Amino acid sequence: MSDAPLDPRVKIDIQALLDGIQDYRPRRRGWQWREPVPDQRLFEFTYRESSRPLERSIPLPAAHYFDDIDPQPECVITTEIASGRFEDDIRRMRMAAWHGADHMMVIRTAGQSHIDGLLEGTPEGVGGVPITRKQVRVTRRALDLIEDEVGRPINYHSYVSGVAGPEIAVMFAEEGVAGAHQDPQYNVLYRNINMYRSFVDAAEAKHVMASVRMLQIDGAHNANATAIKAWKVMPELLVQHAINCAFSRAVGMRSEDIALSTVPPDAAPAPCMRMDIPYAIALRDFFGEYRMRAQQNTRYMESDAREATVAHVMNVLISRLTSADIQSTITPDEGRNVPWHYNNIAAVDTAKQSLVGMDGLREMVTVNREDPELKARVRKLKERAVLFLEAMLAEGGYFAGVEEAYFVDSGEYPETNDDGIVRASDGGVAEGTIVERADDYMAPVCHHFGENHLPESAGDGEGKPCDLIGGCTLCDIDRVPWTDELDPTDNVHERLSRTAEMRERGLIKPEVQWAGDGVVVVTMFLPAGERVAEAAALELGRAMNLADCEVIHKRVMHPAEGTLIELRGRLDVAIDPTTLVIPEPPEELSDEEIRDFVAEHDLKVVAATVGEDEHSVGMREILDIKHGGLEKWSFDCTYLGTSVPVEKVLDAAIEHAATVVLISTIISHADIHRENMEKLAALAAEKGVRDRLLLISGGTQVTDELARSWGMDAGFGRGTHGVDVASFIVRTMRERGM
Ligand code: Z98
Repeated sequence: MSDAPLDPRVKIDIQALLDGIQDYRPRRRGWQWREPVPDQRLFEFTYRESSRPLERSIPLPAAHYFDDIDPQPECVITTEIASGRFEDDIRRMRMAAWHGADHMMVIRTAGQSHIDGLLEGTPEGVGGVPITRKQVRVTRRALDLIEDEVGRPINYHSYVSGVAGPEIAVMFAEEGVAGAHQDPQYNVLYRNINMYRSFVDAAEAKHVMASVRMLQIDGAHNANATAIKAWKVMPELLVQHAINCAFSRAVGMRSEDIALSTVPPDAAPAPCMRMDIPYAIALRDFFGEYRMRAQQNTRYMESDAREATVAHVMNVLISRLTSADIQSTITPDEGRNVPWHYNNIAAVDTAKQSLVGMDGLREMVTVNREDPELKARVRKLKERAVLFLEAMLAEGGYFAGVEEAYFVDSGEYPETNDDGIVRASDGGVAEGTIVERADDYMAPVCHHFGENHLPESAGDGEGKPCDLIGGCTLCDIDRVPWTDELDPTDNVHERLSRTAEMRERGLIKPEVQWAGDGVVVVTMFLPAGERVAEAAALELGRAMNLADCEVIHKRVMHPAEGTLIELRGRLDVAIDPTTLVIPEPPEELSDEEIRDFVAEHDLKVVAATVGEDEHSVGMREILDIKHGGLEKWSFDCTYLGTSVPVEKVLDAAIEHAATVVLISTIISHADIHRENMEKLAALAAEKGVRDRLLLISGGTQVTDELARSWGMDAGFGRGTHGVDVASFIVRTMRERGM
């Protein structure tokens, strides 16, 4: 079954993705890394740590200064998506892919860890989507189209945790999910699932994941995110990584399919780099054979996107100075829990920008491993981790350690604050559910962990365990029974029907995460202290006709002088694009094209503010190289100053053999701007030079239409840039054969 390719000018069709979904099959299984390109040349630059470029993408904003290149770092970039509706997640994935994400990490809805089987259908979630076969399959189908559109494989990722972990692992393997978090310690510590059950489930799940080369990410970062003092848990983080790595290897996972989830634990105002770099080094010393999944720190982030972005950049610096195979981004505003479309994209752009900007940094800037303080700290962290493991062993092992509150203690081991998480080995969800295997136990399915009395897999001429039952779903996905929607009221068709009119008529409503949600954010500075400003902002929101107003961010500028507020609200207005009058965008020529034309024609410009008008700023903006004015393309500009009589402007143009005359006319009372324009045109005609001159006027009250009606060749109003004028000059001269 192959789908029509996406058209970049057209929205992805969710309905088409749902049609015939029961017959869709994943293209492949397993994880895909980027294709590194050593010493890649792009524009005038050579990149040391880059990968094959995308066929379609949206480059960084500054790229237009650099021939629109969009260098892709060598490491995979993650975006974490959590809207609650997969049909909207898919649209966000497409946007993220265009910005450079190739790892789509889809957060599950709260509580799915405690559901003891697979969910079916396409229900709506809170803070994430309910992960179901149908949702996974439609998403994978969309990603197959999106990866063709951008020209790079995309990894789909979710979570193999909770009491249905093995079932989910099997479903993921069947459906081509490329990566998953799997760490039994996560179940034990954060979901209070019985510890023995968690490890038995993990053995089963990891074995299935290994069979399709799914990339595994562990859960150590959660200690980081949960600890009261994240800078104290570094030895424990090393221990958690060690436990999951050793267990995964014992089950049969390859080291190259195991990624350590590592977050620089600290954030400024702590002297975070001095604390986090030794940790990053100790980690890589211990676990050099594994992949590093570097995650951005959000432990200390609240609602300030600026602060989160700076922390993220510092985190990426650590990745560049040490190593990272995956650079993961959360939205830069996790603290306010609004992972919206554009915040996902902002985080992906931050990662891409930082990684590309720090390309090859290690060749010039290296961590001084001989620094005595660094050396001592790295050694201390390692020693403390080893002590932690030894003590746990003496206690009776991991399970005894958990019972004794070893984990997520806010003291740096061996110091302890006795505030670690305690779980009882005979307690927790699904306690007592492990059934001992009978001597004649037999499991005729492939990749089942443990002794099933059958050969593991088909070797040359060897049979498979599932031969006995004529094949299993891991070998033949057609054997998976298809279950469609179970709940008639909570499913994607129901949700799509509510927005059908918007789609059919192409109506436009503001949106942050769900089609038609109507949410907008208003940024305002209010000259008042925090509490008053917040109350005033809510009132202003109501005055703007916004519903459900909420202050989502505030930052005091000064206790009395003012507060910056970000106000979220809902605007129930839809715009019909057919009613819009959209002016044709002025055609902007490339720098090169303008420069070549100017040089060829030796173009000269005479400029002045005319009449009795002392305004000069606008004209200088259009002329000066500093402001991207005409000088930038080497126009030879003569600026005559302010309050210049129109006659003098024309004489100067003739004297300098100029082709272009620019007059600025800001003052417009008594129609003085009109008079000056008409006078200039009449004088030029009188002196017989009108045909070889381009007469251009500018000013806040000037429009192109008016200026032309008063004898000018063009008029430029508010918001004009040098490039608009330059492009007009080149285009018009070409048209007129001047
Ligand atoms: C990240 N921001 O890693 P539920 N297992 C592990 C996890 O870390 C998580 C889950 C399971 C983080 C993503 N992590 C959050 C090891 C979640 C999820 O039960 O679906 O919430 O489990 O980038």
